[in-house]
Amino acid sequence: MAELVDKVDKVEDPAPALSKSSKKKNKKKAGGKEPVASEEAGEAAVVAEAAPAAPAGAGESQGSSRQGRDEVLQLVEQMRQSGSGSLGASSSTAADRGVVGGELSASVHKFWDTQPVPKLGERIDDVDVNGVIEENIPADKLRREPFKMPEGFAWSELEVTSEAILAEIYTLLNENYVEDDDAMFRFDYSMPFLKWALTPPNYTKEFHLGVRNARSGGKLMAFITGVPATAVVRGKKVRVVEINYLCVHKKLRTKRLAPVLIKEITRRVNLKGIFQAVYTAGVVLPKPVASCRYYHRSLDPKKLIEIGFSRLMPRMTMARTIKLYKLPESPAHSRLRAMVPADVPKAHALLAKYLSTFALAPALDAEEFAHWVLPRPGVIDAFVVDTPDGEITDLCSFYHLPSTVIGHDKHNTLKAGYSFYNVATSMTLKELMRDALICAKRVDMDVFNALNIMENDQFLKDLKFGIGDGHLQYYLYNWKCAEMTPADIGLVLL
Ligand code: MYA
Repeated sequence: MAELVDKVDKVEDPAPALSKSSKKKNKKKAGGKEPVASEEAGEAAVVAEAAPAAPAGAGESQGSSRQGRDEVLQLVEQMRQSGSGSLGASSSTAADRGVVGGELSASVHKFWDTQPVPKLGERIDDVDVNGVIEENIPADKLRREPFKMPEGFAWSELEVTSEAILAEIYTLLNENYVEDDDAMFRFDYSMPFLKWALTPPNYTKEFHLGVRNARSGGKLMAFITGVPATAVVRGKKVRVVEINYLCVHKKLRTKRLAPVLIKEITRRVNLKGIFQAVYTAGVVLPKPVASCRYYHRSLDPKKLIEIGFSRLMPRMTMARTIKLYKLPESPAHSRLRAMVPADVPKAHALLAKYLSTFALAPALDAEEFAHWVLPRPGVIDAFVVDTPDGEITDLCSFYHLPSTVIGHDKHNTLKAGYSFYNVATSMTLKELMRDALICAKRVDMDVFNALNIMENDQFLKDLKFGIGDGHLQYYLYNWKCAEMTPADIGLVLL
């Protein structure tokens, strides 16, 4: 996912523009009035049934020091559940757990500790470690029946080609998906965007998984998705699903529904013969393969300041700030143009070669490349530079992901372009990305966001990007390999 880790902390530039400071908040209180008591009981049953067999000895007392530690862990868990103290629920909890370190932090993840992922305290430096954690489960041993839902709730496979279903997904996410820590902005993935994100070649309807509430007329209350892909991890091709859009309605939060969603999608994916996954999240879970940062380039600094995304720096006037971020009307490179279907073979080859240089990247075939990179109005923009004899030398692209500006009088939407896949061979990456900024401004983006992945460090500072206030963690499921730096990452998830 494109984590909403917005708000510019600082522009590493002569005239820094700081955002309002971001205090961690408990965003995950279930504030709902919906009947949930029986759901909780049901969910406990679901979890007990769903958890894989505990390793021998797990859960048994191993002496008094272990007991003492268990009490501490219980207390930590209670504090987490109640959202109190410095270990308040939500993303701050996970991050805090991350810094507790070693065994303790690894032990408090009731769900994640049961999953084939490295423990948080586990350091993996050896680049020769690169393989599965659990072997594939033989087909005849796979669970055939779906995990049990709490009473009144039911699984629902969502047909994303139906506009009516897409509208339901849109509404769930628009009202309940990722917010920043201060609840000022919430992702507002458009319906055409969601359709694009969920229907790449060979997508599987069974991986677009919803939970409906029978008591409220079948209302969509939770969601998780997977799309099939091939990842290359340190030279090894791995069939994976990209997991995204995990969302539980605000009224059903902290009831352990998320683990059930994850287990059910894992079951469905396993049934299709896939045992690995890749995903990103703002929270720290066991265990990131890489920890990346978002950077933000103001395109409409006045609006960004008005909505509290960034703020006017001391000694900077609005006029000077606007001037600082001003861009030319047109790209510097006259041969930069929108990508068209006829460009696919050459642009695909250009990107495939470039991506092969990263430790974690997608292996896209031409059809997948066409799906992901060809322009779609309001969803994805892609540009190429060609030579007079028809060679494609450069490619840049960004996707459109607006956010709702929560409770603002004047502005409802923050229009953000997110850097996607870029390759520069006839110019520097900085020159190419400067043109990408101009193109983003031309389609009315307010801000251009980029992770510090791939070779993006080459341009972030010079093009006046400011660092955001959060991290985006990259994860592999059921795969163990040495940690990666942001510059090792050649994969962008939406
Ligand atoms: S990342 C985007 C996630 N979505 C949001 O942030 C939207 C707003 N938040 C919500 O909707 C809820 O707060 C969510 C949690 C749904 C996130 N990834 O049900 P709970 C663990 C994985 O009581 P809730 C994206 O979409 C948490 O550590 N796990 O909590 C990629 C705890 O486990 P443990 C997460 O707040 C998703 C448990 O859930 C996340 O009501 C990749 C608590 O459950 C998170 N982002 O709901 C999913 N947040 O006790 C994994 C919390 O162990 C895919 N948790 O710490 C794995 C691969 C599966 C396929 C494998 C195939 C082979």
